[in-house]
Amino acid sequence: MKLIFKHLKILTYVSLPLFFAQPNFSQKNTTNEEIVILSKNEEYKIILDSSKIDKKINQFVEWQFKLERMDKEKPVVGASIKIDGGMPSHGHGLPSTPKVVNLGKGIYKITGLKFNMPGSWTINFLIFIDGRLQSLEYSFEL
Ligand SMILES: [Cu+2]
Repeated sequence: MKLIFKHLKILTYVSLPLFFAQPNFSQKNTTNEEIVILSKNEEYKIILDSSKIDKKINQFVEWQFKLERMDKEKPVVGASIKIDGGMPSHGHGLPSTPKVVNLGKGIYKITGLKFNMPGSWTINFLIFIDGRLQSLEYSFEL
């Protein structure tokens, strides 16, 4: 009898935090989406995690992405990357000059990125690796 009572007590303590944590878990599952972009020669790919690409308008945002070689599915560690882009339909570029920070293990972070109006945006990933330029393009609606 004593044992059963003890177990019940533990259950109520444990179930309470789980109950509060649950909405967060389900929210994460629905918003997490992988976006894969291929280079024109299909040698490289960029993997964007939708939860790590902030698209808020009129403020500086950060994006995180992973760079991989297509053939070996291997992360590309030492790439020199520049970010370009804009709104082709409006004929203007990005309103800021983003920088790319190498986080290691093929993961890179874009800082200083800004979108100053709604519409169709394009982000160009210019990747210098093994003496060649690889261009990857990602377009989206804001
Ligand atoms: Cu515009």
